[in-house]
Amino acid sequence: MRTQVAIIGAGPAGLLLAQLLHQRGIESVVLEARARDYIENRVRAGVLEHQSVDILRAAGVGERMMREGLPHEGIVLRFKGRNHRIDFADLTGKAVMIYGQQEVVKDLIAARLAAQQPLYFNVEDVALSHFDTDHPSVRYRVDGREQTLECDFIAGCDGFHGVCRQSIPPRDLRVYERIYPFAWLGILAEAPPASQELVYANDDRGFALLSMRSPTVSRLYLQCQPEEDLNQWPDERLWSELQSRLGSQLATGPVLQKSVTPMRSFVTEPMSTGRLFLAGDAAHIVPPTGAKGMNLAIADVQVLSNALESFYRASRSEALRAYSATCLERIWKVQRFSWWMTALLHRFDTDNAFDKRRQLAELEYIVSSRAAAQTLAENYVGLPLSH
Ligand code: RFL
Ligand code: PHB
Repeated sequence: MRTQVAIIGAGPAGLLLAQLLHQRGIESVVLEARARDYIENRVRAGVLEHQSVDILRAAGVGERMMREGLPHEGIVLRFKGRNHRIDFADLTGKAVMIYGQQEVVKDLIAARLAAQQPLYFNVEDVALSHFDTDHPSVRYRVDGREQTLECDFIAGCDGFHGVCRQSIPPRDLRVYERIYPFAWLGILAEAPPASQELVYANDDRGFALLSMRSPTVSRLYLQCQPEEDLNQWPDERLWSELQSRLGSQLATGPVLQKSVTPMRSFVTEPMSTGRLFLAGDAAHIVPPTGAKGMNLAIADVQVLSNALESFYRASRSEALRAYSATCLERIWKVQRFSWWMTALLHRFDTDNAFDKRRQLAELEYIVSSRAAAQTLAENYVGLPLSH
C-alpha cells in the first residue's frame, strides 16, 4: 500500500491532521493501536482554547461542538475559603469551550469515515523505517496480516507511550522533563455541576478542580499521591473530600469513572528528524492544570498541515524544516504557563510555611491586579498561534 502521509495514532492530533490534509487534497492513512470503542470513550481533556474552536470549525467538524459545547467566559480561583472570578471576556475579549476530548475524537472519526478515507483500528506492532530517506515506510499487522505502507512522510501522533519518538536514536533528541510529586484523582459523575464555571481550588488539604461535561455531568479532580490506591476511595470519601476542598454544596450522583493521572512536564527537541514529524503528546506533555494538552496537539497539526500543503502545492520545504522551531516557540510558553498554574495551586511536600504564604500572596495579587489577572487570562484562553 502507498500513501502520501502515514499517520500513527488516532487521538486528537492524528485524526485532526488527517482531516486537515484531506481538506487540502493530501492523502493519508491513519493507524491506531486501540479499538474504536476504546478511543471514543477515553475520558480526558475538556477545555478548548478559542483558536482550537476556530480550527475545528474550519476543519468542518465543529457543528456538534457549537451545539453541545459550553462556552465559558471565565474561571473561579478559590483560596482561603473564598471564590474569586477571573473574567476572560472582560480581560481578553475571548472565551474557551468546554467539550470533551472524546467528543472531538468521535466527531473526527465520523468525518473520516464519511469521507471514506483509510483509518485502521487494532493495528499491532507498528515499526517505522527509512524516515531518514525520501522513502519512509511503516510495517504493521492488522487482522493477523503483515502490511507495509510506503509513504512520503510519517506523522508520529501516537501519544507519550507510542513508538514514533522511541524510533529516533536518543543521540538525535534532547529531552527536558520534570515529574511532579503528586497526581490527580479524577472522577466523572452523573451530577449537575455545583458551579457554572470551572473552580480551581488551592486548599490546605491540596488542590481540587470542579469541571463539567454537560449540565448533568460533573468532572472533578483531587490532588493525590502518584501511587494512590483507588480502592481507598469509596464514593462517600471522594465526595466528602471534594466538598471540603471546593467548599460548595456539591450535588452528588453515581460515579461513572475514576482514575489517577500522574503529572509531568516533558519536551522533546527537535520534534522532527528526516521525514518523521512528531505532534501532540508524542513530543510533549504538560501537567493538566493549565488545560493545554489537547490544545497543543491541535496547534501542532495545524502548523504541520500548512507545512505539508506548502510542500505538495509549491514544492517548498522551508515550512517543514521550520516545523519544530515554529511549534517549540509556543510550546515552551505553554509549558511555562502549565508549570506556573501547577505551582500556584498545589501543595508541595517540600513547601514550608514561607512557601505557603508566598503562594497565597501570589493568588491575592492575581485577583487584585488587572495586569496579573490578564496574564493568567490571555494564557488560559490561548496564546496566538504561530504560522
Ligand atoms: P493521544 O490522545 O494520547 O493519542 C495517541 C493515540 O495513539 C495511539 N497509539 C498508537 N497507535 C498505533 N501504534 C502505536 N504503537 C501506538 N501507540 C499509541 C493511542 O492509542 C492513542 O489513540 O495523543 P494526542 O493525539 O497527541 O492528544 C493529546 C491529548 O490526548 C492530551 O494532551 C490531553 O488529553 C491532555 N489533557 C488535557 N488537555 C487539554 O487540553 N485540556 C484538558 O483539560 C486536559 N485534561 C488531559 C486532561 C489528559 C488527562 N490524562 C488522562 C492524560 C486530563 C487528563 C486526566
Ligand atoms: C477537564 O474538564 O477535564 C479539565 C478542565 C480543566 C483542566 C483540566 C481538566 O485544567
